Amino acid sequence: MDKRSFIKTGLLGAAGLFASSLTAKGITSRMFRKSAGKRTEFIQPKLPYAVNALEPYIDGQTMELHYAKHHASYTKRFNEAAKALGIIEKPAREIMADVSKYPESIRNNGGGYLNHVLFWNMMSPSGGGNPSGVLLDAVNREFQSVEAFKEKFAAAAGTVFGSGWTWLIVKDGSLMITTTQNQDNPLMDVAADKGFPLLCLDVWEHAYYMKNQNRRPDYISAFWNVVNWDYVSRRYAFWQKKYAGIV
Ligand code: MN3
Repeated sequence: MDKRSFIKTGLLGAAGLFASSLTAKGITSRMFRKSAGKRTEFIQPKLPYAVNALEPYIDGQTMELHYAKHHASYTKRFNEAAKALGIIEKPAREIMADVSKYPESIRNNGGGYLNHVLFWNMMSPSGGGNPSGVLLDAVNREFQSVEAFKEKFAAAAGTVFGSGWTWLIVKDGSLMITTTQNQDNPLMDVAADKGFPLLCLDVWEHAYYMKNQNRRPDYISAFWNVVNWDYVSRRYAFWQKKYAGIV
């Protein structure tokens, strides 16, 4: 297997996290409903905390609408599109990796489905503070300091034009900050920077407008108080264990 296909295979395997080990702590229900060994539907996992649990940093009304309306809608439409195409049994990560082959409805709603599953788990009422351990070492190595990392991530989030996401990913073995438009993510074959997502921030206006109106920087500042570094660290540890020797 050459390097490129090995990396691609690695990314596909990495996204298997969504359905396995990492879900045990953060997500209470399995993402995938199976029937006779075949998935029949992509499941919207329960929020790992109450809708108002992230207050005062992210308000309950926003969380309620974001989860129960926006994310639920992406999930429903992703299921409809995937069923219509006959790809409902494929892992979401494989669909992402081949997203350019499918209609826009898969790119938009599949991305919206997966990105929000990640996002809910990357926040916690007991979050905030700074990364530690090997993740801290990697952040310091790549960005010199946690403060410098946060500044760079916030700057990237602030300059996403219109709707999109900001990401911390592992690309070719190194940490990298990148952004995507709309509901794209770094697992997609169309992404400019492909990699394994460690942390993401939704910068669509629906994520902050009720509380912060047009003040996206206030929302980004508040986000640091709820970042679930434990979850981010476990994602990095998973990546290291599986792929550090490959890329
Ligand atoms: Mn959103």
